[in-house]
Amino acid sequence: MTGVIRKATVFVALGLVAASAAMAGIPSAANCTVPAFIKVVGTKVGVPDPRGTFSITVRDIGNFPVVGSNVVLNFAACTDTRLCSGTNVTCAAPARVTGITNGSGVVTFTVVGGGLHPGGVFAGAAAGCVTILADSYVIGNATANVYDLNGALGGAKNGVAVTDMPLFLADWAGSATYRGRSDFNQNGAIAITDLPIWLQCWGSGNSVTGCTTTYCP
Ligand SMILES: [Ca+2]
Ligand SMILES: [Ca+2]
Repeated sequence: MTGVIRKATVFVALGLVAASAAMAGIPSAANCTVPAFIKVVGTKVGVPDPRGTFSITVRDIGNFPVVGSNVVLNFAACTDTRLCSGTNVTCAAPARVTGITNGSGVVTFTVVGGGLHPGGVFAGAAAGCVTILADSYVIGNATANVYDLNGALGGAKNGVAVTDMPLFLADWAGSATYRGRSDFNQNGAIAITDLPIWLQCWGSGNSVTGCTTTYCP
């Protein structure tokens, strides 16, 4: 290697180091851990259903955790779903849930909400309606499963009950069109094999009360 080439190589290497230093702390989608599906659940005695609990890890280009990152779950495209208002929920558009990563770059969520399913053929979100951002950088998309399919219609419909089951069956009947809300076994299709997963949620009673505040409009 000649001296000139050696110096050029050193400069390029230094340039890469400087570039990665400048990117340190900036979320890198490739290195973040995000769920492919989010289970939107209800509550029981004011406690969100643990079935819906999940974590996101934010890392930068050097694969280091990003501490104090502002993580947003943007539900604006989940047109068949409404969030339950709460301390980490913003109802104003875009409807979203927010959290801050801890010292390990991890933030944990349980999303409480319900669907608007009136029965029969009901349009709704397909795959990936939830956009996940960290410090305003998109780090992934997730499909929303909605156990309380009609909860956001309010009244006696609030909460996971046997009366939600026919709504799943309607989505199954219309399964030629994929609706993420009813893909409870998270395999990219609506089939009878999704029903046992929904039954587990109903049977547990942990989503029986639905939203205890008010659903976002
Ligand atoms: Ca319901
Ligand atoms: Ca499925």
